[in-house]
Amino acid sequence: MTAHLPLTDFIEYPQDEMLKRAQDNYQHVKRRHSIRVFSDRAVPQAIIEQCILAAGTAPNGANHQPWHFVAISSPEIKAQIRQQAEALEQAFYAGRAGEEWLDALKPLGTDANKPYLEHAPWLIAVFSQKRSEDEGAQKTNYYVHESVGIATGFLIQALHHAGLGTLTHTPKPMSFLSKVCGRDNDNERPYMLIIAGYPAEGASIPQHAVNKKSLAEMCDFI
Ligand code: IYR
Repeated sequence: MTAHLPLTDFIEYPQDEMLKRAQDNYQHVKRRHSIRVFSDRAVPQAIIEQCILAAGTAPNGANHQPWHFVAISSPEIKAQIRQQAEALEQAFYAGRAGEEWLDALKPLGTDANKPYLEHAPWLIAVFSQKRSEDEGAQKTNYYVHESVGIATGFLIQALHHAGLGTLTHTPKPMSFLSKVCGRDNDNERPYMLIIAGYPAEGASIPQHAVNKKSLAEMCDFI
């Protein structure tokens, strides 16, 4: 028999309240924007801890939780990450990306300089685990990309909800992060780097980034 617990924490709301909650949540998540200029104002570790706990509640394959987070506030490690990421980005923007990709990025105005990797108080490296250790034995993980993608989404949402600005960053290739974070092994791959902190004074967002698909464009009800 599979052990089960009663579902005691589900909250049922009247449907008018449900609609209000859904509307409020949409308005709340709409205010999340990718920030590319960060203040160096400190953010307590306790806040980041709660956000990572929230990420760890994500639905995932067989509840193997195929993720690991490395939350970096060390100025030395941030400087190493900036140096290595910028070297890769320079090659990317100098042509490795190809013309179509570079054209697609023009409306965002990004370039190879990533000062936020040192300015922001927290860099959170997300690792995916195709296998993990379970009581000394190796076990295979399932739906790793989907699981880590959802957990990363939860993390971004939690950081936004807490009141922090965020940016997803994926320098290509990201393998240097494994070494920098001390997670250079056969089972784990860097998945994404999340930058978190206060937006710098006068921060702006590209006009292009606020163009979202309408409901009719992105959804059919059948
Ligand atoms: N990693 C690069 C390029 C980049 C790629 C995509 I797709 C973006 O949406 C934004 C940037 C950089 O960070 O500049």
